[in-house]
Amino acid sequence: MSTDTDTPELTDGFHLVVDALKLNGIDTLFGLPGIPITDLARLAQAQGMRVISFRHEQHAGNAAAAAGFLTRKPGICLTVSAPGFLNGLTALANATTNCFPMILISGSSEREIVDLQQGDYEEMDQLAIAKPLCKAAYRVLHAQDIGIGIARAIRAALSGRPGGVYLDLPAKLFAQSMDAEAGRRSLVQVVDPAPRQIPAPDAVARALALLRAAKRPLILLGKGAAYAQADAEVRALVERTGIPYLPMSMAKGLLPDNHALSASAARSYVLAEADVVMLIGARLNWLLSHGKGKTWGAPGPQQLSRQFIQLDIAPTEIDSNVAVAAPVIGDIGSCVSALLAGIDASFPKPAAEWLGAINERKDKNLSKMAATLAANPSPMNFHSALNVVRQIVQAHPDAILVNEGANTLDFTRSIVDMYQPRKRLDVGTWGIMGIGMGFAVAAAVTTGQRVIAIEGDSAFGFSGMEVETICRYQLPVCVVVFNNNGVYRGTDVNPSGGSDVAPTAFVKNARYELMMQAFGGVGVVASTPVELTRAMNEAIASGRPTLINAIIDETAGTESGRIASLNPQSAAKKKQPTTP
Ligand SMILES: Cc1ncc(C[n+]2csc(CCOP(=O)(O)OP(=O)(O)O)c2C)c(N)n1
Ligand SMILES: [Mg+2]
Repeated sequence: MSTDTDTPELTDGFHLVVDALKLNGIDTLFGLPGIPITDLARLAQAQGMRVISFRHEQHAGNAAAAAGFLTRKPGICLTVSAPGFLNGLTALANATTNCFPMILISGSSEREIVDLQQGDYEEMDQLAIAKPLCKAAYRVLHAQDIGIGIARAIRAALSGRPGGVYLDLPAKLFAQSMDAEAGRRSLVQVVDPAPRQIPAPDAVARALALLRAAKRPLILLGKGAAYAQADAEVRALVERTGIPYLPMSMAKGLLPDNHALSASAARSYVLAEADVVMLIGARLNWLLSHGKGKTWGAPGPQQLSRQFIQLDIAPTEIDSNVAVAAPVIGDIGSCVSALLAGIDASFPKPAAEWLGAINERKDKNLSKMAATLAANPSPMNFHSALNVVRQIVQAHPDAILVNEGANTLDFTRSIVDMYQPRKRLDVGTWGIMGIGMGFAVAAAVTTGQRVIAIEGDSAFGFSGMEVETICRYQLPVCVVVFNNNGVYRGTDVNPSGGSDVAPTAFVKNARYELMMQAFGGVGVVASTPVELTRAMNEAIASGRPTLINAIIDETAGTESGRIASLNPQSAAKKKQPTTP
């Protein structure tokens, strides 16, 4: 403490940013240092924040987004100006699309020079570029506004439908000094940043009436329901009504996947046949075929008479693709609680024929799958390798599963059951590759649990350098690379006969395990289910950073995995006349 009473105590932009974040319970920064935010990262660490430094900003941004989803606090990504900012922007846009709360804080160059386009170091009008890609974007020019700027960013990220927020902090701001006491008073502790939004009683009554009259009801759980952390209420709603449910991929585990009311193993049947569908924090986007088309049954009276109930925090989500008969607008926890209040023992259970028909299909499909999983082909295929992962996750339900790829994604989603909420992090709404290591780091850092990342070899490549980050922070991450020598499979050949390999093919038999060894982690090759089991068990027992290069039959995958229908094919090629 200073004894010199003549000199007023001063603070500056660096301190105010760190103080404002800490005041709001933010204890971790994901970022990549450089001008002008290097000292900000140092100060944050000095002041007791966890600062996780990455090798590329996109992965720091993805980590922030996943941290936001897991904790319901905005994850913070800190980047330098222009190129660092742009590298972080993909993650910000992806977070917004996924409705994950995050704040991208970027340093930026001098406004006076940037706005006159006089060629500053890393010149870019970052605020304008960020704006259309996120939920809100702000810039702070004066140290005394840092508190308000951060408060606005936090509230924008968390309230209503969560999303990404951009906060622009020009280099000059950090060195601005002001009276420390005035600085302290300028900070804002955000009160109730994600206020509950209670649904209107008449909307709840309308939904309950529809549900009551349903003959073949179905509940669809989206990642919004997982994010809401209303796990007990969601489970009670399913169990009290006895309505079968389907989880979207990141809602898996909200109820355990082996729950009697899970209709996952009869997905196509229930989507085609349900007469009343209740969406809980799930959007009727491409992942649900926009609520129409053949996924939803043969065109005809049944499709036309199907009715939707939709629980969502965003009123504009309603009627996005098809008419919604009963919108219930509010936060998922409040909406589900309000419905539960109107459901007592007299609430009609779904018809036995409906449940029986679902169970019949479930049993058939599950025994078919069991037979496929039990096969032990050489080389391993997706099924035999994932049978191992399935058993390991069952034995370690606390572990967080990160998953990306095409076939690697689709097969993992359907084969590996989840047992607890928010344990599955994946490519989300965009089907984006590159989330793997960023999500894995965030999962390990924010939860302290073991992390298993099931990665296509192409998918892994997008963030592979972050294995150094995993080793540097000694995170308990076990990466399993499903190595089939390429995108979708490794067998494509160059149609021209030239010496370049096909665009989807990689170096054959690549030694991904050496990447982890290079930084002191454990790298193992697994060619059989027995080897894979041993390596994964060792990784989980030791908690050491591990990369398992799982050798998968390079012919086993299919083009685009399960979304081949979205892949345009050359019409010219198709129309080529056949030689008589
Ligand atoms: C950022 C981004 N770039 C490209 C794609 C297109 N894409 C979809 S899946 C995929 C990789 C699939 O290969 P792999 O990860 O090896 O999975 P596999 O099917 O071989 O198991 C690519 C490149 C994407 N989804 N996202
Ligand atoms: Mg592959």
